[in-house]
Amino acid sequence: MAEPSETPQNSEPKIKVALITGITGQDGSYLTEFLLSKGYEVHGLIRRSSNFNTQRINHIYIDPHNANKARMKLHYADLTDASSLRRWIDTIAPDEVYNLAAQSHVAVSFEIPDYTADVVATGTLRLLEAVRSHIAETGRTHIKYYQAGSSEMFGSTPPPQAEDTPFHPRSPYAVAKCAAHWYTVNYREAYGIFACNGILFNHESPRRGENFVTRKITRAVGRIKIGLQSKLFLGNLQASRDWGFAGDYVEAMWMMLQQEKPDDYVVATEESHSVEEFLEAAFGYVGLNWRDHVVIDKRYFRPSEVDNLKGDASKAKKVLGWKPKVGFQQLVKMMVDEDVETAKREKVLVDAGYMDAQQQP
Ligand code: NDP
Ligand code: GDR
Repeated sequence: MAEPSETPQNSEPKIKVALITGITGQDGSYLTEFLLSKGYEVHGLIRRSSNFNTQRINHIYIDPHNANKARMKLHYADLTDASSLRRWIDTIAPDEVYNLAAQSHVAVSFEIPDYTADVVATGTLRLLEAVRSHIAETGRTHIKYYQAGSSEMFGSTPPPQAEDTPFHPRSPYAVAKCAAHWYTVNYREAYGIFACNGILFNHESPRRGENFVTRKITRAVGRIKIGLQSKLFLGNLQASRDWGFAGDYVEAMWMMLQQEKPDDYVVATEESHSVEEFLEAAFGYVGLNWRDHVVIDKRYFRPSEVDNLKGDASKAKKVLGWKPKVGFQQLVKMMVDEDVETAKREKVLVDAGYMDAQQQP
């Protein structure tokens, strides 16, 4: 008979547990897929809405009654509700917390500034506080925290923007993200929490919300190509953004939490394109001229605009070994291809009388 050993040969490595706020969003869905592929158990906090809001993660959802297979679990919570955050941190006891939840639309933040600040800034504080008190009471000091920071924090500071570039936010959303950034730095310095800020530049995908400019354009391209729409109403075409692919960016989030020490990182492609260039690429790809379809509508201009964002991601490249895999043209094609297919499916519904063609996305 073998001697008893302190570390049994057949002991299973402990499964890592991640908690994601904003799991139903664009990034939440890609991050969940990525973490599941790494063997994590993923818990997502979702907020209550009158309609189901889990479209982006339905394809990876397994009914929890199938306990052996369901490695993604969803729980109701809200960043405006401190008690729910504390309860789930304590119950789930995660190894990694990814705070992706936000009222993330810049233009909308001018319409609902108070709510935006509550979710984006104070919501972050509530979550950090839940993590801090959980650690204080359980001694689980290894817990790691990721904060979804934004290039919008740089605002009007000219490019290239790196970690040490001063912030000059230009919207209630961006101001709130600056507060969230500094709350995260403060909890790292004050309590020694392993907390990182990812300062991510714009990242897009076929799962991007339909009222962000890239997806608004590619949805329209699909519908115009298939004959469901003829006009596209847009605001400022001169603004430039550093657009990458969301699937690449969620890997950088995870990489930050695998380092020895917590730190802040810019994540960007280091290439900038104007909205007009995006239009050229998207319409041009399917043989259309955007000038035949785009109409400028003043309602989409913002009270204060961010003109030019272009990141300097040298630190992420050097320290994390991260680099983007999908370039600008490939991203545009990926989004247009997907949205042409979406429009074809819509056309079937329109032709069968189940949908009104005038229904703008
Ligand atoms: P989305 O807008 O697609 O997703 C936001 C998520 O937050 C959704 O799951 C949403 O839930 C959830 N949410 C909103 N309000 C609350 C609330 N009060 N309580 C709990 N959950 C809430 O954003 P992205 O996935 O694009 O972005 C993820 C994060 O990264 C955000 O914090 C965003 O600000 C930030 N960011 C994004 C960048 C980008 O280019 N995509 C760049 C830099 C930063 P629901 O589905 O119910 O609406
Ligand atoms: P942004 O993304 O504000 O950079 O924030 P968005 O796609 O909304 O705007 C990009 C630029 O396009 C101009 N624009 C329009 N924008 C929208 N939404 N709709 C229009 O019709 C339109 N016409 C022109 C805008 O003025 C702007 O200059 C995104 C969000 O994901 C944030 O949460 C994130 O923090 C930043 O990216 C980095």
